[in-house]
Amino acid sequence: MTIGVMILCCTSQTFGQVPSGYDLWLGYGKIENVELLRQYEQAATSIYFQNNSEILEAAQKELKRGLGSMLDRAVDFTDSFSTANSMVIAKKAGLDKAIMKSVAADLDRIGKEGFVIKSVQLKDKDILVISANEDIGILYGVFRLLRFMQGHKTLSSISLVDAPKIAIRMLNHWDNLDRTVEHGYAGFSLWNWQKLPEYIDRRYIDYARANASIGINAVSLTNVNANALILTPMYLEKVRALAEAFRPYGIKVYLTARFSAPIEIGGLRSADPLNAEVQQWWNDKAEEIYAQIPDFGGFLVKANSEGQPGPQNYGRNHVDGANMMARALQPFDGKVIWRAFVYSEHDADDRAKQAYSEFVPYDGQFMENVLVQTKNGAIDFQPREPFHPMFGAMPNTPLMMEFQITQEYLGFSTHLVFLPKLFEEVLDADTYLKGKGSTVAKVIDGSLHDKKMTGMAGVANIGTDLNWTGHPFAQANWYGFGRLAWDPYLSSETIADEWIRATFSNDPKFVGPVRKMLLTSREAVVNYMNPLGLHHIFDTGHHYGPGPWVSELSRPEWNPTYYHKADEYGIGFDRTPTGSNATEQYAEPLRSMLNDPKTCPEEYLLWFHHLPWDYTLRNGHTLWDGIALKYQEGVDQVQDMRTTWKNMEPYISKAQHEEVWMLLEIQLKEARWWRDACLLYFQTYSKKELPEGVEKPTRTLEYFKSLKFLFAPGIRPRWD
Ligand code: BDP
Repeated sequence: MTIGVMILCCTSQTFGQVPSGYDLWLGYGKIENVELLRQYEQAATSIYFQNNSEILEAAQKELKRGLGSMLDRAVDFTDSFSTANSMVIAKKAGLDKAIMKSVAADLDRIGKEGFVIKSVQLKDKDILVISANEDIGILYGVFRLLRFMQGHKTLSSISLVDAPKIAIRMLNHWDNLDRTVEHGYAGFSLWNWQKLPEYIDRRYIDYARANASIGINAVSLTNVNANALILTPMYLEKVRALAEAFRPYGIKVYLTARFSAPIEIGGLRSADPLNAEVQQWWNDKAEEIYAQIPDFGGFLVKANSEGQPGPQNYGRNHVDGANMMARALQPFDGKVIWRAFVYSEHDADDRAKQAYSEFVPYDGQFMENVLVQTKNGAIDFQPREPFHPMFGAMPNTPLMMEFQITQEYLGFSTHLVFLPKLFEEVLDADTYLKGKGSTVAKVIDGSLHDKKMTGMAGVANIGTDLNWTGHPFAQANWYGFGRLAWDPYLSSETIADEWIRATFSNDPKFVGPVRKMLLTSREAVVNYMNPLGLHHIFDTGHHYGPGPWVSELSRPEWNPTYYHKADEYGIGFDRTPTGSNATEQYAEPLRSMLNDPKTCPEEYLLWFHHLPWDYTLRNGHTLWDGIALKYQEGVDQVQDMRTTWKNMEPYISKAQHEEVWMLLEIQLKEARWWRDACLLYFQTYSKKELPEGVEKPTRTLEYFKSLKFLFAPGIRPRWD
């Protein structure tokens, strides 16, 4: 029996109050409200469920579990339709004619994965119908109905017609074969390679259920810093077992492909993409994989980035490399997801410009089954970055969004930060590529350039921790990512609301304040780590805590001093035409707006400008005072989060409450650490007093500099 299952069955007896959080947002709490219960009971009197596939079987099991738990009774199904049914769940092909009439128009516009949930009148009786064109639509519809009920909504005249706006909705696991997780803060990798393929951990199924419940339909199992061994027969057999476990939940498996695999596991002398033997090796490998996993998704590739091998090792380019793999996968409808996260220490140009410079000239040259996966910003998953300029510059290439759900730069799994707020900000940003309103969301969902092959990936924050994500609130980031990959126009507020109700409580006295806390948490972390456009001032390697003073690393762009450029005159990175001119990568009128510090949004001020310490901000403060006050504001916001949480005690279990309370204590301590360390350091340049309202540091700069974290989680220890 696995850890997960043991915990589930023993929670109440052995561990008493341990808040496992294992159920995620699928806890299906019992409905207490009498009126709602009556309504839901009525709908569940006689359920016709057309079940003739493994996906439908999964859907039926979920409905049985969810309804059973909310109604607190066993729920059964009938497999023959009659007008006495209160609920009808069937694909288009299996619908009664009279019902069909009411939903036909909806079914026509929801494609393969969409669903219709509707209250339909039949012979003076209301019947709740879930229908779809394909099995997967039924599964998504069942999950949606259950969530609807978890939100305690009324079923009368329900009408939900929905379909995903993005085709590939994917988690990227940065999991190594030894089960460590690069920048993972929730334990070890879920994939137990040693016990696979025979042993199917119950966790794999619950993981797949959770993903399907939010519409995630693709997972890449392995680290982008790839190990070629995953492509050997021994591992492929294990991958196949995982693919089989995920298939009933509509999830396709992808693998990271190390570019030099033909050498490392193929015995070839080269991995040159123009070499016929190398090409043949990949063709054969694709054939071998598809023989085992017929619905294999494809390869995710990090090439010529941070020391990973790639086509440039042979004087070739990204198009040569990506298209070689794309040709191998094409006969099987496989995809190549080629990452654009590239920068080089040999390129003297601003790191923020390099991916654009390298990729934009290739626009339109990639094969049809290649997507170029681009991080949301041009540097690296910072608490706040302007959107990546590539989104506004490659109309002829499917660009896939890469967000990071794991909190590498956002306080690991000890800080409560609601990331959908960050994701929403990026998706809503206007590229102006085709004039006003050309948002990143429209690039990603294909509507701006009329593309069908679209994708969004999130670097997973999941591990073997009982609650999957370390911080119980980090579950909201997994949830929110999935919801935005399904619909990039959803508001973070809606997502927060759904998640709180499904996970904790529907009590308005809980939902309101906690929702507010979630929605401000992202700005809080920006304020206490990287206010006013500061970025990448993390301690190096592990990225735990502040390290703005680090300047001695061999690669210039790995040093925080490269990014903040503080000196006696001022602070910030000049990316205007007088500096690196990174702003030229953005379209007008955005470019001009960013170029002028007076019109540049202040949240990006020091990202684009190097300004004097006594520069006047819009609120009248000098830049130095403004920075200091922002750091203080961040700390104050965490204090407020603690106050909010304190008041939530009556609404959840003591154990749940305590767990988050203790984590908020760490967050407060670390927010102060960030504030004091950064201000003391920047003060050595500004030579100015801290303004009124900013608490005085109780430690010295030397103390903060002396802190070393050899064993920070998420990274292999460094002894040097
Ligand atoms: C950086 C991480 C590094 C990843 C890299 C990537 O520090 O571990 O390998 O991104 O995305 O943020 O490839």
